[in-house]
Amino acid sequence: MTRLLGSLLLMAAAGATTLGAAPAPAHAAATPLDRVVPAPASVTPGGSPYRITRGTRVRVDASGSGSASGSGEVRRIAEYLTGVLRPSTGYRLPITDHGTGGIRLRLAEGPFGAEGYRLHSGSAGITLTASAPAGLFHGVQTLRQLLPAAVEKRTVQPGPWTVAGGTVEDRPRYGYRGAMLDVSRHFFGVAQVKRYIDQLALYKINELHLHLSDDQGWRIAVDSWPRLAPYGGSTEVGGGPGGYYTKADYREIVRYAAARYVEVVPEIDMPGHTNAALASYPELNCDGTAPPLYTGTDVGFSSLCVPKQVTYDFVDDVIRELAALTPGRYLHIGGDEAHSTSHADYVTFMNRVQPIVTKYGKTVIGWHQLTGATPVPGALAQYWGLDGTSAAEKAQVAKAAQHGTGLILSPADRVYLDMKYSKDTKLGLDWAGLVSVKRSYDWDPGSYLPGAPESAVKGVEAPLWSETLTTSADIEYMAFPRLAGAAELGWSPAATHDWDTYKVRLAAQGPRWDALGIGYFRSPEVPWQG
Ligand code: TNX
Repeated sequence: MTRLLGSLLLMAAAGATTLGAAPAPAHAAATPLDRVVPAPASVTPGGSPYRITRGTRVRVDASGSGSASGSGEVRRIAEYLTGVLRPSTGYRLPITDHGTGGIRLRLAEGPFGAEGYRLHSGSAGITLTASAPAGLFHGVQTLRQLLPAAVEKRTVQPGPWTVAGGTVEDRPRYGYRGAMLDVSRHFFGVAQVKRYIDQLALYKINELHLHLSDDQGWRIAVDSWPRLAPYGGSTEVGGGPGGYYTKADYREIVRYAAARYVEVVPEIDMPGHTNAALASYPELNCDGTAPPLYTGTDVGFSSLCVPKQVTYDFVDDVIRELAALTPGRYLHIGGDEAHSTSHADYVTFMNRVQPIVTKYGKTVIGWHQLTGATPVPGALAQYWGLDGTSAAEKAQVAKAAQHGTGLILSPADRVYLDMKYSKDTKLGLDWAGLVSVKRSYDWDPGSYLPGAPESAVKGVEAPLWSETLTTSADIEYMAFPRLAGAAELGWSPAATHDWDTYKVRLAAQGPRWDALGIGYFRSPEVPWQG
């Protein structure tokens, strides 16, 4: 209600500029309070704006309901915020627990849930309130978007740094808002993964699924099977040098992600997509012979040897070591495209491996083919079908969902970020069709899969497969702008879903991506400014 009224007021106030056709004048009014991606749950504009100046302080509440550790987190979030604001504003922005006004971050009881927040802006200051640090962190992302795009630059900019007056009250539709990066087909180093994590955090994405193994490369060190990474990770698609994460590297990724309220979901894809492991250890093959390393892009030709006991010793060791590196709840065991495994063997394998994951304290995620075996209680199935997927396959997934298997939705013809935007897109694949920005955004996760109860849907994830991608620039070109749409589908209430208003909010992200050095696809569907 507030939200609808707010939008109407904003539209009336902003008039034609809502269409975003004209470049913003130098002294443009502050960004309208609802020009945020993902769309907040509720926006109530009004009152005087707040201007960040040389004298602004960032206040953290030492008292209130914040526990000692909570207040440490609040200070860390304040440091993150000032880390964004200082280079472009040139202001000192001291962090303090005294005084009044300024930008205040506080933990308090309220209707915020684990990740929601309230942002209030008025002439006296800005107050961000949440009942948990994650909510404050997400509120900081909203605040960034309410400031001029130049705030994202790393050199001093003229400002002024004005935030429109009013209140944003916000909390996510889904707890699982994910992005997947395939580091197997091409390897991406720690710095590249961190760069992507920073980009995910901007849009309140809270899960980073790392596809750590596939036919072309094994990317995580495993002490008990020491050849996996140095040998199995020694190449990639096209024959490049590949690479892998040492355990220290991996812990650093997990730490960096956690500091941005992103949980890392590691995937070891099994029983197919395992050529890199099979090449590293002959005993994992049914015929005892290791195949050569593989640098092509075919799928479905490899399988772990389901009848051999050593297979399960291997899986137990790998999962034990990976679980020990993983503070997060989930461990993804793949299970897709096992075309070289018989159905009976597939069921045997998946049903034997899932309890290994739960034994080490993790929740199973599998690609939706897992529903052809017997998902363990609590398991999540990641649906990657498309409009053309057979009714029988969709029904199998829906039936599992009716029986309690949670769903993560990654429909390939909507949120596979590696699909080409149009026939002219140089990077990417097109097996699921061309996926324009509008097509990627314009669907509803809650009612997407026929027969699956809305309550089974735990969230949305946008996978990025890397057969054709070798650099961060490649990742960003395919991810932006579609990643922002997937983030909105995961965060925003269904009632806010509207392409015509979304595309205007999306257009406002363009200058931010320019400021951040993100080279995005300037889709003709979006009214980019300038
Ligand atoms: C299908 S999606 C795959 C991957 C490919 C991808 C390319 C899925 C679970 N499997 O092996 O990389 O298509 O788009």
